Amino acid sequence: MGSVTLRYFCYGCLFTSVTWTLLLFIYFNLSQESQPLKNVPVKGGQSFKYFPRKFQPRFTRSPSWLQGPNQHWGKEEGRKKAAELSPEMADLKEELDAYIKKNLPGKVKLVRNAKREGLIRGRMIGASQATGEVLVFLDSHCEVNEMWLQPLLTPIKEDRRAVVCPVIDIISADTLSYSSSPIVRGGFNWGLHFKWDPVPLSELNGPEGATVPIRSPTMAGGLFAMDRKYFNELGQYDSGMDIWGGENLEISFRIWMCGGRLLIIPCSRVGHIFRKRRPYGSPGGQDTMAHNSLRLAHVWMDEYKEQYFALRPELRSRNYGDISERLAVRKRLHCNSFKWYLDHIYPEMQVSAPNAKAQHPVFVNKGLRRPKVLQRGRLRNLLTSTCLVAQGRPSEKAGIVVVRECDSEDPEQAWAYDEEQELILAGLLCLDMSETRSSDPPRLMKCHGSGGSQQWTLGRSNRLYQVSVGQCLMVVDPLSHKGYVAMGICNGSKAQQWQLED
Ligand SMILES: [Mn+2]
Repeated sequence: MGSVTLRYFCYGCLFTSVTWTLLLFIYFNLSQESQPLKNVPVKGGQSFKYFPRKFQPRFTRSPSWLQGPNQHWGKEEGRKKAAELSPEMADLKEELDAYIKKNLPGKVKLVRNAKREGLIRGRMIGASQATGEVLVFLDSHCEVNEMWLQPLLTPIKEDRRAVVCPVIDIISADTLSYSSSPIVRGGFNWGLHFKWDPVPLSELNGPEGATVPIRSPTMAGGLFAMDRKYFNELGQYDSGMDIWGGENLEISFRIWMCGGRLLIIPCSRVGHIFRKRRPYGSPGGQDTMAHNSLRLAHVWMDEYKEQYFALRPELRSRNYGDISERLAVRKRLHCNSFKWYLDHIYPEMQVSAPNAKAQHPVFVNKGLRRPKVLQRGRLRNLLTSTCLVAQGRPSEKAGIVVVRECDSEDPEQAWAYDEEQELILAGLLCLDMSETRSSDPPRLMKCHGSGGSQQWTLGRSNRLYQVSVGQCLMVVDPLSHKGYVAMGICNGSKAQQWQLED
């Protein structure tokens, strides 16, 4: 009798072990997908997760499980090779030659580089081959709208030192649908990332209303036009910059500081795919954005480069190559100081002196009194009718936020919006968007009281605009129960609309 009990006991153990093994196996397989995606779409709107794999970018630096098992390069090395020689790029070889010959004979001149130069030297090479009076630069993933060119050329005709950008409309990376953009202008943050800013009313209040060119402190970079000779006089681009990043701020500072003007032309519209991530890397995986930003900081930003180093102290001693040619450009053109640029062109930029905290009366007051709360309630998304909460505990520092079913009784769903424009969850931490890692989702951080990364504007058309990165908070995938949110280009869609309500 005893041996029968023992046998059933052993069967029981075995059965339980197998069940647990199976459950754990399933759990680990599924939970890989539920990790907060660093690669989640940031720009451009909707999520890619419920679109078929074939529409996803095929060569990225995302984790291998995103790539799918059927790729002909599954492994690290294969993928690296694929970035250089992908099937998409095959279209750009003989097929492109044949296409141009057949469809655009005599109109389009194709110039090929012998080696990879990156977009900055690529554009310089293109410009050196051009013969027209005006250069128009457009990213490859653009489609022009009707009557886009005439309004773009007019200001250049009037003033050859006007550099002009069209309004960049949004082409969805998932569906290729076209939607118009609101009128915004270019800015930047001290992480030296470009951002979109609202246009000050003073720029829009002229007799011609919203059709007149708008002065923009910076350009996004991919779409602009300028007089060809002026491009050369102004020093083209910094050929010491590699692959991608920073060149748009460099040319923007240079235009304004050296006697030009940078304008956005509301009557010229060009569609652009805001890709979810850059579909290519850099040789050896170097951070070309940091290299390029360092160069521009050292050439153009005078003492204000300290603002950048305060955010990126590890770059202080990083080598950035020889900048003497660029310093000579600045000298030759008798350019203004960076302080002049901030005072006259971008007075909205907040400058914090590194040692201002002790002396500045505002900061002294802050220690004594908490900013006044203007509004309290749950933060409900109008598309999904779900509420913004902490993914874990609201007290967990650096935790991400997600949307979940609203519960008016739950104190962990209670947000406060105060006069410093901070959003504080459950009276504990502030919603924060890093200036240096703008592709990360927003997180809950200790309130620092100095605006920037924790400054949100709630208002017009229910959008929740982040001042530091110039983007709007949105629900990534309205159909998913995971409830991820991310920052995206403000487009007025319902996924970007929020209400703070009791
Ligand atoms: Mn682009």
